Amino acid sequence: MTAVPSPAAPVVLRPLSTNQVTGGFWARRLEANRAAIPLGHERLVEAGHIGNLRIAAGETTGAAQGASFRDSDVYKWLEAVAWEHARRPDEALLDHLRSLGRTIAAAQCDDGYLNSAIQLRGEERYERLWSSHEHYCAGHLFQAAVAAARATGQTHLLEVATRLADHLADTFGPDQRGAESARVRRGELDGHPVVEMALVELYRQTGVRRYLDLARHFVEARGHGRATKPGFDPSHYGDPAHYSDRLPVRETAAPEGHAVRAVYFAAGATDVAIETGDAELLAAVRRQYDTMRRQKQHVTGAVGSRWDGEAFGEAYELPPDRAYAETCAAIGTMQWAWRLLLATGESAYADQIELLLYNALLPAVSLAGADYFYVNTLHRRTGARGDVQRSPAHGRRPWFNCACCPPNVMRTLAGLPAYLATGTEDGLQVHLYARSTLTSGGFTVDVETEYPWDGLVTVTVREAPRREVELALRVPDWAEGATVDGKPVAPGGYARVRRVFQAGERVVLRMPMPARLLVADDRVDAARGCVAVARGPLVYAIEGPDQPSGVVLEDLRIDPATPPRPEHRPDLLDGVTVLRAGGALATGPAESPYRPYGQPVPPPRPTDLTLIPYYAWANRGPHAMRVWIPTQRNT
Ligand code: FUB
Ligand code: ZN
Repeated sequence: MTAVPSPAAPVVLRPLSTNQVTGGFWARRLEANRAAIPLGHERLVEAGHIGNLRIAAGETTGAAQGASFRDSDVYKWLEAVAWEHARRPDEALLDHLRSLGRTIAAAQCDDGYLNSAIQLRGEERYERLWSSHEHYCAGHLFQAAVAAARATGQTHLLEVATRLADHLADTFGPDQRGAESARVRRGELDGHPVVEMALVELYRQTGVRRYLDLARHFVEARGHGRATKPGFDPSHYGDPAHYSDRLPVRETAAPEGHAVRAVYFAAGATDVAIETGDAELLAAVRRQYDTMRRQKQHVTGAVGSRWDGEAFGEAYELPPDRAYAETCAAIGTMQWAWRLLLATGESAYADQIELLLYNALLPAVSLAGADYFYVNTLHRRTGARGDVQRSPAHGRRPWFNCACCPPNVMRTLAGLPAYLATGTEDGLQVHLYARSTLTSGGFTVDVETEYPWDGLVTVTVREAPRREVELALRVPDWAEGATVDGKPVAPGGYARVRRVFQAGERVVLRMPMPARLLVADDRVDAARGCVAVARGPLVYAIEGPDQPSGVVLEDLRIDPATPPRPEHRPDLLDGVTVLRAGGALATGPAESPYRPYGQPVPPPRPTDLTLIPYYAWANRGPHAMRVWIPTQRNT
């Protein structure tokens, strides 16, 4: 389980290692992910990622392949292996942990340094830390090692991790700041954060305080241009914002620059705030999150608006067709929201996790589980041609030259049960609804539900302490009209049932799930005149194959006055609830994309539209798709 605050940390909620998905929607998705994990290994071998480490370990010979952040993809994959073993133990998974663990240990230098590509190329260490990802790779190793220790009790990877962390603390630690070493001054901070949250996790796992101190130092030192490429570079590489390095974290109003870097960094700063009890830092990252949510988030929860620099845009710069919405950025935002949820206990962060999970992470992986989007567009035009490898116009792919996203999906889905519920001394808080068994202390409940298709959730107590405890059920912000045991409960909070529970007792949450039409703020220019459709936790989309034959997707208009009707289709896309909506087909070829304002358009022909959950698009080949759908209009 990822992000487990230390016992002394002043958090409101505590993660649980015992959550289990027992069936339904998420069981299928998690099994597909499990089946993809061995394929991940094959792809890491084929692309040379594992080869780099094996060469550095002296197990084989050859030259380093690819960028110097490739080790991180192996570590993310190992983290997936560890969480998957925790979900359902398997000797084959343990074998991977053991044998790759041996390779990684052998690749490590005597003084603890580890980066296979830098070692094999004989590059000077930390000479180009703005781009080399040496700390980033270390961070992913720490996360994998902590996962392996928590999931299997094995500590061989943790030993490699602590040797590397000690080396980092000796070289970059706060006590080294005055060191007159040119290398330390120039290469003080990694261009790509992640080591911050990983060091905090390593501290939590080992109790070694200097890892937390180093994380805090990395968090506080950023924002003064020290992570930025030195010298003049007119591209985003010369821009401190790209590295979250323009302003100190306490003065940053909203995440900016490279989206993955920004959200990983904010998640790390949140961890530091949690472990050091720094209320001011916590308030700063909460402000950032809030501004991001209000101004920089796509309707799916995804973040990242620019291909150039894989970056956040300005406030309200959220183009559906050019959305970058990198899969890793969705995962990093989930990690950040999770930490804020633990710190505050506020349901808004769990709402965010749910939004991101269903609509920003899940769309990135095929239903079969082994193909991925790197970029998650919200609009694929008819006949779109994929240019660069990561273009979503190609459809999902098994792997990428820059392969950060696939193993990130694998580790997040393998670790997903942790996100379902948390515990406190006197109760259990259910954040995500899935068929599951959840245990906090001596309080165990079984959750039965057809979520996300149906809003009925039945919680049956299996075992309860002989004292008053509280069962808190999240009522999502969209769940108007929800009831618990027949009594109305307000959306956007937790319904709290407190009593001495008896085994066999039930608590029933009902959440009506009518389709909802959403409009964007007018400042989101590219979505003006359109609606997005949501139902329950899911954002919907129209995709070519579901529309009347011969219809060109761009010609479809939705009638906002006719409420879309749900229809469950067990036969379609692994079983989905589709929405049937009324609408019209714009007719007549346009002579020009522009016409005088007020000039009537040819009368549209009525037609029906079918919407599918956005996460399920592109599973029948790459077709035209859009989330934001133009509404019927006459001018
Ligand atoms: O730099 C490592 C990873 O590659 C980033 O997180 C992604 O955005 C991609 O650039
Ligand atoms: Zn990625």
